[in-house]
Amino acid sequence: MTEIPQQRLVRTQIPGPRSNELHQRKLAAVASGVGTTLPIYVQRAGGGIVVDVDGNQLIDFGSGIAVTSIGNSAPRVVAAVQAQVAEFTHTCFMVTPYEGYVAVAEQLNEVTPGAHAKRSALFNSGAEAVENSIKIARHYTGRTAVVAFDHAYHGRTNLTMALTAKNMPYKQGFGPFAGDIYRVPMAYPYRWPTGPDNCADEAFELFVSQVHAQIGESNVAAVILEPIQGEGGFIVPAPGFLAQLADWCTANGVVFVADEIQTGFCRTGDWFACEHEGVVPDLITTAKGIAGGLPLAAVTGRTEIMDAVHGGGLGGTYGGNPVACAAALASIETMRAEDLAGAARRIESVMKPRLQALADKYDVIGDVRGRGAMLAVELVAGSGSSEPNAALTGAVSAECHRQGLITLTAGTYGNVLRFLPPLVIGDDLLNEGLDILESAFADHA
Ligand code: PLZ
Repeated sequence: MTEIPQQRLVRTQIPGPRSNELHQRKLAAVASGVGTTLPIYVQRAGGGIVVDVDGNQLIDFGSGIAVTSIGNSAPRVVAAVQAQVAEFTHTCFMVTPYEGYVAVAEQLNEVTPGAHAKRSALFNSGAEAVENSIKIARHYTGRTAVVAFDHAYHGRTNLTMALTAKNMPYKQGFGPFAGDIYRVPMAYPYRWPTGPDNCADEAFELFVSQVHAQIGESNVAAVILEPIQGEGGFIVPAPGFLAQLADWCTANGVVFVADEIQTGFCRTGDWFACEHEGVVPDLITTAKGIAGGLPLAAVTGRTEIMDAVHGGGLGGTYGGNPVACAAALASIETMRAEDLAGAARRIESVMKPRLQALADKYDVIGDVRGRGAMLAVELVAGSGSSEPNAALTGAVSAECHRQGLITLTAGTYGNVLRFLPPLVIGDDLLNEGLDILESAFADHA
């Protein structure tokens, strides 16, 4: 295949006629509960560009929700997948195993935070990894309660819906939810009532007192937290909050689970977001960026916790599929060879100052936050009011789409524009995307 020119090209209205035709077929064939952010139908994608069926070339600030960090159809992944798919496609690792699964586990044990002995287990989706982290933590501790946070997102299966904070669209009408799950406030600096400086300590005090009063420390199996919250709005916890939680967990025999499904694999400028805070989780869940777009997920953690589970207690038909494992090995190799953590830091150094300048110009931008190539702006009413502004968020995002820039929104209040470019995107496309964003603010703010 020829390489995709790294250029934006808008040939038709977006979406164009062929996309519209396909979208009519989608509406007639696909369950309407499966939503669409931007109904352009994709033909090819690579680097920082997505090509649609009308020949439009859009700049990608979404990476399929933080998945194609190494770029779509990255050369090493294409080669590894093609080779593996011609050898064998599936045997089920629990029936007759193969090297790729073991090699991925070895890599995960090496790249995740902490020098302690680790083990990994592989699954298909992020939600499945989260479910298994809770199974393992409960089994190890012999306890059942799980603590999650405001604005958390952990998936759409029954147990992970219970962990996810936001009702619409994730939970509405889908209950009853799994039991013994408790929610506590998140250290959300921008919206902390007494200001960001007090946020970490006060949020930690609330955590301690609520767990004590409502659950009892000795009943808690796990505390689960995204080190930067993803769907909840790219909320970076106040500095020190993560470390306080991790220490509390250690002191109380509780398993600290870091859900790094969105933040992992170089996205935030390091292999994992916990590293910025010097925190070593007991268990870590990964997915998304792990395998360059193929479905794979994992739980990695302390050997004594992972190995507490009886033989046969963990698994699934497809977990650690050989093709997905080949893709993961090629992805991790790409991250090392191309220093994609460094690339994420470069992206931050280009984007953050420009987002900050935009915030200085428009008072409807209440907050600029994030790390590496996981950045966001939170939109508010302005003129001193921090009232969430979902309408403007939608309008700016739609304008970006019309101009050929793929943007995503997020946030409990739907008022966060988030940016997740592939880590291999060039500075030209990055700046062009930011130009489009600026013009969208000029038109709508
Ligand atoms: N944990 C931190 O970000 C997936 C969800 C998109 P799955 N986030 C994107 C949507 O609307 O469904 C995610 C995450 C964190 C868990 C998950 C779940 O991962 O692979 O989607 O199951």
